[in-house]
Amino acid sequence: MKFFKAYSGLMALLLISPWVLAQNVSVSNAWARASVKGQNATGVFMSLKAVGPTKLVAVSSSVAQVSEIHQMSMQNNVMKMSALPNGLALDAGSVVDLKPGGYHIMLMDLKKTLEKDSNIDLQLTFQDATGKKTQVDMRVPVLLQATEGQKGMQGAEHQHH
Ligand SMILES: [Cu+2]
Repeated sequence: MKFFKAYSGLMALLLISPWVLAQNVSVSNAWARASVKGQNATGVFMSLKAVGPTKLVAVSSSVAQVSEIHQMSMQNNVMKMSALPNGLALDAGSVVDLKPGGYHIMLMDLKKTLEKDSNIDLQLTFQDATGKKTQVDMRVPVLLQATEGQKGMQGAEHQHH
């Protein structure tokens, strides 16, 4: 399958260079959690580093009807998740981790099961301080859980398969 090979090559490239550079945001260690048959929603996680003040304002993927930027918070001693209506603000120079239990991208009304070791498309829309929007198209690997490198950010080099 030529199509698949092309994607494999692209994935290898993405994995070798840990940061995917958008206009002024770097994205690294992105992964989507595999889903099981019948599961309606899953999460996507990554690290974001902005050069200047930026907001992640929208997300989408062809595998989900609805994609939202979520936060987890304690409400009456229960962890609840909710959409961030104004997006996720990124301060210049600091890394914001989207990770299980924290900020995450929620893919809802999944159109298919996300199989481990496959990958999905993901579009991120960032808005800078002047209001200018930039869209980043990514391929994100589907995993059962974060790899060690992705948990700790100690380099993505050992993600090779
Ligand atoms: Cu969520």
